[in-house]
Amino acid sequence: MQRENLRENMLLGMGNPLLDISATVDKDFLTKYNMKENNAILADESHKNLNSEMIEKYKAEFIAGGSVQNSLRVAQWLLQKPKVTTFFGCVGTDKYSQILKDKAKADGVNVVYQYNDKVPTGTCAVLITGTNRSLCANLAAANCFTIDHIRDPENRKLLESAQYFYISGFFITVSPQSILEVAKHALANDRPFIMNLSAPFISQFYKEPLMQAMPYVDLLFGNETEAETFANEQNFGTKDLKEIALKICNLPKQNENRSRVCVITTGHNPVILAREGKISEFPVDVLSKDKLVDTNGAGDAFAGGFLSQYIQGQSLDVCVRCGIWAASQIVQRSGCTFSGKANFQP
Ligand code: 26A
Repeated sequence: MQRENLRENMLLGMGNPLLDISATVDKDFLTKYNMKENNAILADESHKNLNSEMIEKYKAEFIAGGSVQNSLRVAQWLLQKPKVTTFFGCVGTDKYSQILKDKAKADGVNVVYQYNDKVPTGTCAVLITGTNRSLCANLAAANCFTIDHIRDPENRKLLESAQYFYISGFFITVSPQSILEVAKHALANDRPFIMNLSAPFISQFYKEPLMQAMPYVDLLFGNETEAETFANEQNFGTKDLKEIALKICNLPKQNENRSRVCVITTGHNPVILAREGKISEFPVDVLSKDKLVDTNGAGDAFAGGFLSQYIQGQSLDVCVRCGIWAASQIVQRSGCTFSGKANFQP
């Protein structure tokens, strides 16, 4: 790998730092809380006892989570050079934020949280059924992120020196204003601005802010259900994932120096890469059932693996292969976790 050109703070990520409360549950428990396999939702009143039930009844484990923070941790694992990535997000001043920070720091992420002393750190209930996961996020402090954080002079320096920007679709529920500010900064400096569709509900219920950000997006990640929902909401008139990916590339775009790239993961089916009117497909090694633990964090790991190569100027093919490699490691463990040295061979 060409590691020479890596430097600190190249990739700036922004998202919701969440502590995952993860357990294997029965399907009735999912139904009880009106949750669906492989979906991700925001908690409402009906979920107020969910976390405590997860802990007491199902002996849940606590794992560092939050989609973007997961991706940056995975990228750091592959990069093997500390602080190439920086993370912005909001947490409370409690034990949970300390756990999250310690984990992300240990993995090499330059963690720059905004702190809110009135609201607790966000959590995400992760309900595992078989190898599927269903997520219910209680954003709490993560939802209190304000644009002041990126306007703070010290943090502004980080923003200005970053060369790549990665923000989840999830963050649209929190601070679309911050997303646009970063997007415009990326455009003005001709630097790649990268987003993720994150979950079907983003395309459905946050359509307007999502489509406000879209013209700035140079690279977009998503999985099959997210892409289908997006296509449906945008009246693309097709359910064909390749056509959808090409249509996403062709949506209006601000920075004409770069054509948009769209990457769609489809579980164990091939990854679809759309660029410049062309589609490439990349097979995934299908793991045997006994090796699969859970798919929590698989999409985040894919994005992290991809980005670790992208910021080194590797070809998109290498980026996708690294994404696939990283995701295959993470699904063999509980949550978005890894150990030892990453031995991806480009
Ligand atoms: C706004 N929402 C719903 C969310 C999330 C989220 N991260 C940010 N915002 N809902 C779930 N996650 C995280 O996704 C990871 C798995 O892909 C969980 O914390 C989990 O670690």
